[in-house]
Amino acid sequence: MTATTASQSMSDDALPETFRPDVAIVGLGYVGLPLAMTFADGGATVLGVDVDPSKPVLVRNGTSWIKDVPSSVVADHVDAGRFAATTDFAHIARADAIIIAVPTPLNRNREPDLALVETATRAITPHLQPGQLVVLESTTWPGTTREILQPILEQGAPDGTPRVVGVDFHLAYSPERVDPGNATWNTKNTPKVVGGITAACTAKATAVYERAVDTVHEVSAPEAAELEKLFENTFRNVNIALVNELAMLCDRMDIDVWEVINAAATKPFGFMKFLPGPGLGGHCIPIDPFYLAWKAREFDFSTEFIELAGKINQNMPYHCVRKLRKALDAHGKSLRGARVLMIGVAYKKDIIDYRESSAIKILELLQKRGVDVVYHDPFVPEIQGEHGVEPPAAPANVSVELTDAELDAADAVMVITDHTTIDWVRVRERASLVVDYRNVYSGEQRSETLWKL
Ligand code: SAJ
Repeated sequence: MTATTASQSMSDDALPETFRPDVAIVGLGYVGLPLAMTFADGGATVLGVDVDPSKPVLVRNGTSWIKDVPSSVVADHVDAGRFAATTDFAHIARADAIIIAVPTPLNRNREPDLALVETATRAITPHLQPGQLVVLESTTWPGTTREILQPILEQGAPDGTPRVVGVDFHLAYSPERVDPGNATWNTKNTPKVVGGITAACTAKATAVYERAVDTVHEVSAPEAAELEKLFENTFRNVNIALVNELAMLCDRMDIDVWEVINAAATKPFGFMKFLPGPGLGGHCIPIDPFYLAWKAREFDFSTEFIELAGKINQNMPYHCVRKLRKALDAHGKSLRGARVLMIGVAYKKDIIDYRESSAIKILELLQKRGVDVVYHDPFVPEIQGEHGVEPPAAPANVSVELTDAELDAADAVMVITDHTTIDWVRVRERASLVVDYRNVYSGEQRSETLWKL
């Protein structure tokens, strides 16, 4: 029986009366859908709730929209009656637990934007039932669960009856740790940190997550769980900034930074390898530390490391352009009027996501300097104006084919994203000058025709 027949009679938002979910997951994105499947794999019945009306239809048709989740998994759970989706928040009343996994971006002033979290919480509160658990998974500043969600949920009963957290309902925070495309670590086997407003909240959240994940690590309060997630990603951000600064120093000293880092990485203890690159992309690493910096200011505390790392990482696109200028200059060519082919705009290899990708900034800088730049990225056919991305001017807004003609015509080829699907040997053979910002040519020394970050 296909997914369609299993629920053919349901309208977009109706659910069978018999459908009694253990867990409702609000937000079916790169966190929510894998989480829903992980709970369903564990035998739980799951209701997905999303404001996007296409999601319930895709679910009913047994179709996944997240690369890490096969459609067959969605279809199997729908057919088995373990998964359904809706846009109608009233249905969350049927669930024992409600997990919120919606985006928490920065606004135009690079300040935390919790609008989607607040909207979801306000949509939940009129349907909250006695004894239900609410968990926030979205990355946010320490105090969000207590200061933002708790009041909305305590004061949201339709008849105005005040609710008491830990008594009438439970509330906890558990940071998402989804790494899209990671073949080793997934929602099930990545330890889950949980912190409740009260001990009873923590215990309730632990009992729910133990149905899906292998390991639950309890902390004493949501603030500890909120902060540990920001610390995880700030640690990464600061260390990437450190190697980016090292790359700029090595450029000045004419030392191969990749050789230095690989040598340092031979130390079997007390060292962790990070790599320089064109800058920090994605919706986590460049964003999360600024949630922490913003909250720290409330305590008259300046997070120096975060600010410094931000400056260094934001400088990398400019450093990449300077490196290209030096390479062209060594061939008697100037930036202005040069034909440049950029390979890769996604923020890291083998993914389609280009949010906060430095490649977009580099394209903008090159066009401003009169460079005739185009890009090729098999994962990004077009750079569209979404998630706050300002697309570059044509022709640099759509991916060109990686033809011999394109490679021959380029005065320089920039390696910006090290997609494993690219034939890098062919690129190296055909291009007259390669500037490698990702060390895809790790086995080759720098030369007149191969420049490195
Ligand atoms: N980057 C470097 N040098 C490095 C590592 C990364 O320049 O040594 C750049 C990447 O090119 C990319 C950006 O940093 O532009 C972010 O890369 P990332 O590998 O951190 O990947 P993300 O953004 O997908 O981060 C996610 C995060 N997961 C969660 O927040 C749950 C992060 O905590 C993980 O550590 C990371 O995946 C991971 O390890 O893959």
